Amino acid sequence: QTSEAEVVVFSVPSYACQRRTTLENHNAVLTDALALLAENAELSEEEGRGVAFRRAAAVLKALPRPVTSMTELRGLPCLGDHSLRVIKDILENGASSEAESTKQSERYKALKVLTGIFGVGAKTADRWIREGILGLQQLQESGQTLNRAQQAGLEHYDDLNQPVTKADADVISEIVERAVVSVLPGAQMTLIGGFRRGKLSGHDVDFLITHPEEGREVGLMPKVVSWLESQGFLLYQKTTRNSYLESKDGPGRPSSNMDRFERCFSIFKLTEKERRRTKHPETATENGLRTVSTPEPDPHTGHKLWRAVRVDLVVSPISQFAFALLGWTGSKLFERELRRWAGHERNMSLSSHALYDNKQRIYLRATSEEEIFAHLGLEFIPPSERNT
Ligand code: DCP
Ligand code: MG
Repeated sequence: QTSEAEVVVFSVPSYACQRRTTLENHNAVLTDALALLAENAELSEEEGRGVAFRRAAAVLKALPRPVTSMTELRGLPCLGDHSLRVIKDILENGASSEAESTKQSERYKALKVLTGIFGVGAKTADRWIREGILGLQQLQESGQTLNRAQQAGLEHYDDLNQPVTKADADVISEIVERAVVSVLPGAQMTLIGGFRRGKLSGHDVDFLITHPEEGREVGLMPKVVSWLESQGFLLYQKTTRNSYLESKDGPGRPSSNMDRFERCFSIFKLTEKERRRTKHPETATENGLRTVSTPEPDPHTGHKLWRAVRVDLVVSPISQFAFALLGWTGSKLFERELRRWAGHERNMSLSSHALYDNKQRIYLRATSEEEIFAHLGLEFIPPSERNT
């Protein structure tokens, strides 16, 4: 038994954006259980509970080694009674009975299956479940009206529920790069989201596109989308304008409407041909360097020669680029914590477009992520350490 004086107390700042959280997680058993309960809360539209579990999990992810006893948790922030009960259960019994029973529950399983359809959120899934629809077969037999996104989501269900590898993200990067420079030479594209944080797999691939000359990015998205469509890369796309611009273009300020499309949710068709076309990076082996190539699929076995991949494109004017980059790199909790820090600790409003100082009543400019952290009075945390 460790005596009280010997207990090493972990010290963790309370906002996730004040911490360095790499992909190395020493407490995965604990954080997996908390993440499952967070997900269940989010799917049940209990956002507050979801955030509480996410924050608790994030604190455990930031610890330098596995937690072995409850006493080690003393003084740590963000660990509420409920999360502590879950942790205690796992430390004492090897598993969380609440997480296990949630995972087995018909409602959770149905919510997972239904929200696994692209275009289906918690609200829709809940409505369907109340109508007795618990699975894909039942959904198809129900005659429910599905929107275009949901139809595509159902059609490509298996592919879209298969993690996207970094290798496939790289292949798609090359394709998007080709599209962007073809339609507007000088335009620039950056990989954002989880892959920018160094993750080796993800649920989609996210890109931010801009042009170094302010205003040249206007009208870029429809052109990029047309190029991709003409090359047969898109199975689905929906391009939307941004609410930020809509609010600026009030009644008195007619916008260049059609051109202000900023976001595209798409489903890519990634072919074996494209996968092989892209040079694979050389991988180190014991013997030195070796080039790895994708194996040729056998055309006679009948399996399809492409997969569907969710791809999100965002276009930003260069003046907002640093804010968009920071806002779209994630993780989602890291973003939420940045905004909470800005509001509660600095009386500022942070978005993916700008940083506003409510006290001075001015927008604070920035051309890099580093400058935004500095404005916020935070130590710079690189993308690979935003894996909260
Ligand atoms: N984002 C956000 N709030 C949202 C949606 C997105 O802050 N409602 C930001 C943070 C995310 C980034 O955009 O990191 C990309 O969103 P994803 O859902 O693609 O998240 P990730 O890329 O981090 O994870 P995954 O690997 O599942 O794609
Ligand atoms: Mg992503």
